[in-house]
Amino acid sequence: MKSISVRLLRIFPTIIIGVLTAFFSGCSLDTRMSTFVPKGPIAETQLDLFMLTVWVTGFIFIAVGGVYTYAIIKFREKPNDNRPLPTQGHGNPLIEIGLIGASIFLLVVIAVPTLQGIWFTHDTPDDPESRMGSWYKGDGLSDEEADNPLIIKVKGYRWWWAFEYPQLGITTANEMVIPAGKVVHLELRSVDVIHSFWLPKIAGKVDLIPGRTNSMWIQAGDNYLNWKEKHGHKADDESLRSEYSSYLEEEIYDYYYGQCAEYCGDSHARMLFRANVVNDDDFTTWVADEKNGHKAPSNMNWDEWYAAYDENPNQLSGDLHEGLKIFMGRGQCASCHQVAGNPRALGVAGPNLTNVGSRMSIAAGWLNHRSDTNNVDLEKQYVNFFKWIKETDVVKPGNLMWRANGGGIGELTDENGELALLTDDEIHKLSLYLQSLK
Ligand code: HEC
Ligand SMILES: [Cu+2]
Repeated sequence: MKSISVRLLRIFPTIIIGVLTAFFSGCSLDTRMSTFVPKGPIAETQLDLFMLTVWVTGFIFIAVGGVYTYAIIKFREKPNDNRPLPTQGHGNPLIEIGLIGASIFLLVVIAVPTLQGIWFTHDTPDDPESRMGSWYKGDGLSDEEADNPLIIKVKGYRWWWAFEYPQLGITTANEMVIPAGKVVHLELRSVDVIHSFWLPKIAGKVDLIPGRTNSMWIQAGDNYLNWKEKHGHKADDESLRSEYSSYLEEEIYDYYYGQCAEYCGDSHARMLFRANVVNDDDFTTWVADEKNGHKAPSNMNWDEWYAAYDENPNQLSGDLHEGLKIFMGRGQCASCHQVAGNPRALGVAGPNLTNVGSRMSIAAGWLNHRSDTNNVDLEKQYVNFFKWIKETDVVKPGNLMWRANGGGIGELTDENGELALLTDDEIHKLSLYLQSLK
């Protein structure tokens, strides 16, 4: 009997190690929201600080645990142990002062870089290469703004994000676009409850608090000077510039995943966002697209379209026109959503839908339609729009589109005031119309 239990005892550690290995093999450090693969100076500083803390606390763990284990083994009772109890002491001043000193020393080792990190992440640096004037190629930028970095006002809503670019006069939702290698200054505010902005590979986390503006800065990838310094390059020649460009291309241009990191209600877990990090030219093109907004279907200008719509909507036929008619009328979508260009779609209770057809996700990142080649998967996109409009309450429980105070598409009524939800055919046309917004 005894030998079996002894044998079991011996293989026990092997079993534990086997189970743990199997368990942790599911973990990877390189996931899309990993803080272990930093893609910018802030995330790097935060990772360094984290690792320093891990080493210091690891050292304490091993030192204290080692002494403890030693004492347990050395002084445990043995069979027929006749040793007397050791002398009972009341502390040893040298050891106590030594331990206090060591603790203070270790705290200082952690505190100094922590404070440095706090200052570093708090103050937006004035980086000449990041000034709007030196890289933004579009027009509409005032001279004053040319000296500033790109500013984005991030607003948290239950359960989505608005990103306003005040210098450029555009607003988008849930998918922010930023240029690689440039400092971007963020101003964070909340419209309702506390949210928290967290873009793990680039920076985190700063709270969005009602009645207060917090700020932070982010930068996806190093700027040229830092990159050069890191790689020990001194001379400045053309080949170095192109090496820097390929660094940005290979390591930095990407679609980054973010998440609200402060519990904010029913659909908090589904309050995601994306940061699309692109090159300067793509950024400029994107801004121009956002500014231009959209024309009415069949390339009609809006005056013509509304003249026809007001006079007799039946003259406007075809799926896209039908979709837009529902968007403006029966679906009440325009009362909560804005679409640049369309002079009557001015709602602000929901995300701005300008170019929503080019975004690779909707419902604050919860419904994805990004293809493997970083494009919109049109089939999936259609399914997602359809699903979202048909059952937003299922996709995101409690969301304010389905049933906002006194409205929302869960309470659409017909002429007689009877509940009349959108039909599948109406949703189909709306989905097609939304897909055309690109
Ligand atoms: C009562 C205001 C309201 C009405 C009416 C409304 N929406 Fe929304 N809509 C919202 C809100 C709020 C969200 C954000 C929901 C979330 O993600 O939590 C949203 C999200 C969306 C999104 C996803 C956008 C994104 O970037 O994630 C689409 C698409 C959309 N609505 C389309 C429509 C259509 C089509 C209609 C008309 C049938 C409509 N909405 C009517 C408030 C409204
Ligand atoms: Cu939130």
